[in-house]
Amino acid sequence: MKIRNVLGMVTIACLGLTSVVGAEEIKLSKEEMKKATQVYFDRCAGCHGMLRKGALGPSLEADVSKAIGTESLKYIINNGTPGGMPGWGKTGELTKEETELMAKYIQIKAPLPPEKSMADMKKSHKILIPVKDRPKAPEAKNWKDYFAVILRDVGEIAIIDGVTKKIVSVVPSGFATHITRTGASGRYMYVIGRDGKASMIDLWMKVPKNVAEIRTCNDARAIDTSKHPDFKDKYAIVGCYWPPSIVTLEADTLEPLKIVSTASYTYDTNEYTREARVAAIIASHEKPEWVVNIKETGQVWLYDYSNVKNPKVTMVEAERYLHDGGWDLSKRYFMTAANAKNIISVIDTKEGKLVANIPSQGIKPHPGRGVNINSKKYGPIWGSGHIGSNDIIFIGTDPVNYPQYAWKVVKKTSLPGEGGGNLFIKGHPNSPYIFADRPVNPDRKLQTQIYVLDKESLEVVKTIPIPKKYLTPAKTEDGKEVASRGPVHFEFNADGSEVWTSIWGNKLKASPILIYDSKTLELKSVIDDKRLITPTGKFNVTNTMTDTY
Ligand code: DHE
Repeated sequence: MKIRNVLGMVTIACLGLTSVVGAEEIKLSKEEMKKATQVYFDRCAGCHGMLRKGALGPSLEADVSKAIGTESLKYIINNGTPGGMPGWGKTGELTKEETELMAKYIQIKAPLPPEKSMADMKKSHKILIPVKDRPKAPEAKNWKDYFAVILRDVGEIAIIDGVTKKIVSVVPSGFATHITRTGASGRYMYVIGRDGKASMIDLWMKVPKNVAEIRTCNDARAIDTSKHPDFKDKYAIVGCYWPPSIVTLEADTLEPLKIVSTASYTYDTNEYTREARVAAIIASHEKPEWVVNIKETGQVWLYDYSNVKNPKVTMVEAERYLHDGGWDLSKRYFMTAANAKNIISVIDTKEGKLVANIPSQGIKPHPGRGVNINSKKYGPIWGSGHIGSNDIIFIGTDPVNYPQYAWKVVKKTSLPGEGGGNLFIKGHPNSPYIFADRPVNPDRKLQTQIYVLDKESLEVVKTIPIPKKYLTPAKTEDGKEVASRGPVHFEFNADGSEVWTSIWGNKLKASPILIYDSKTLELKSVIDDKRLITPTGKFNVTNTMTDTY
C-alpha cells in the first residue's frame, strides 16, 4: 500500500483515489471508495459538510486531515470528542475496519457530489393515493394526539396513538429519516429522509399510509408547510443540504413547483459558498413566509411563497453557521443557533430584520426548536441547551413589557457533571417542568439520565436515571457488545400531561419509548415493541401544527 512521498499532492485515479502525504500514501480501491463515500454521507456529512469544509464539526478537508494523520483520526472516530463528536466505534456504528477506512478516506480530496434537476426530481414523484381516493373525514378518533416517531436507522415512521399508546401503523420513509412536520390543519405528516426523500402520511386514514412521495435532492434535513391562513395546507417546502436548495411542492400531492439554489456568498467575508446548506425551516403563522436558515452563508431567508413561481426573498444577515431554532412565545421572533460561533441570532419576522446576535455563554448551542416559558420574573423567555458544554440558557423575548431582559441571557444554569452532550430541551404550557436530554455526553451515567428543570427557578430540580432494563445492549456485526445511548428528544402529548422520550439504541435491537407524567414525573407507561428500532425524534400532531414547545 505504501509508496514514497513525491509531492504531497492528491491524485485521482479511475479505479480508486490516491493521496500522497508525508511518508504515507493513502490508496483506496473503487469498492472502498464507494463504501467510505456512503459511510461519510451517513455519519459525517451532516456536521462536516459534503465538501468537508466544516460547520457544526471542524473542517475535514484533505490537507487538514492529513496533518492529523491516520492513527489520530482513527482514535477520534472510534472514541469521539468532548465537543460532541460521537464515538462511532464505541457506539458500535462503525467496525474497526470501517473506522480505519474512514480515517484514510478523509485524507483524500472530497469527491464532488452529484447535482439534481427538476426532471430528475419529477421521475421520482409518485402519488400513491390520489386526493379523490383519500378519506373525506377522519377515520380515527385520536388522530390529533398521534405521535410520529422516527425509526432512524430503518427509515420508517411509527404512528402511535397518544391516548391508547398503540402503534397504529409503521410507514416506510426515506433513508436515515430525520424529522417530520405537520401541515397547518395537522392532517398530513410530512417526512424528510437524509436522502432527500419527502413523503406524506395521511393521518385521517384508519391505518395511516403514505399518499405521495418524491426524492427532492440527495441530502436533506428539513421540511415544513405553509401555515398562513390564506395558504393553509397549500405548499410544502424541503430544505436541502445537497444540492443546497429550497424545493417548493404542492402540499397535497408533493408535485414539485420550484427549486431555488441557496449557493451564495457568506454574509460577512463575501466568499462564494457552493455548499450553502439549508438547515432549519419554520413557517410563519402570520405572513405567507418560510423562515429558512442558510447554514454556511449566515443568512436567514424570509421566503415569501405567496407568488410561488416568483418568490421574494429577504436575506437577513445573521451569523454563521446557522443550524436549528424555533419561535419565541409570540411567534414573531425566530430564535436560532449559529452554533459554531456560540451565538443565538434573533430575527424579527414582522420587520424582516436581525434584532440581536446574543453570545450564548456556552459551547455549540443546540436548541432544536428550544423552549418557551412565561416566567413570573422575566416575562416570556426562550431557552436552549448546548452540545459542547453543560449550560442551559434562557433569553428574554419581550422588548415591550420586559425591555430590561429582552435579548439578554437572563439565566444560565448548569446540568450536573462535566461536559455537554445535550441535544434537545422541550416544554409545554401545561407542564411546570422542562426536560433536557444528554445523549452525546461521553459519561455513561450523564448520558442515560433525564434532566428536569423547574420553569420558575430555571434550575435542574431532578435527574431521572433510566432503569438499566431499558438500556438493553446489542451485539454488533463484529461481535462487540454495545449499550444503548440514553434518552433522546422529548415530546408532549396534546394536553401536555405526559412527556415522551425514546431510548436511542442500536439498530440491531428494538428500544422503548418511555412516558412520564409531566407533573409528578412518574414513569406512567412504556411502549416496548419489536418494531421500534432506533426511535429518535417524536412529533405530536397538535404540538407540531401549533408550534408548541
Ligand atoms: Fe437533526 C432538527 C440537522 C443529527 C434529530 N437537525 C434538526 C434541524 C437541522 C438538523 C438543520 C432543524 C430542522 C428544522 O427545524 O427545520 N441533525 C442535523 C445535522 O446536520 C446533524 C447534526 C448531523 C447529520 O448527519 O444529520 C443532525 N438530528 C441528528 C441526529 O443524529 C438526531 C439526534 C437523530 C436522528 O434521528 O437523526 C437528530 N434533528 C433531530 C430532531 C430534530 C432535528 C429530532 C427536530 C427537533 C424538534 O423538536 O423539532
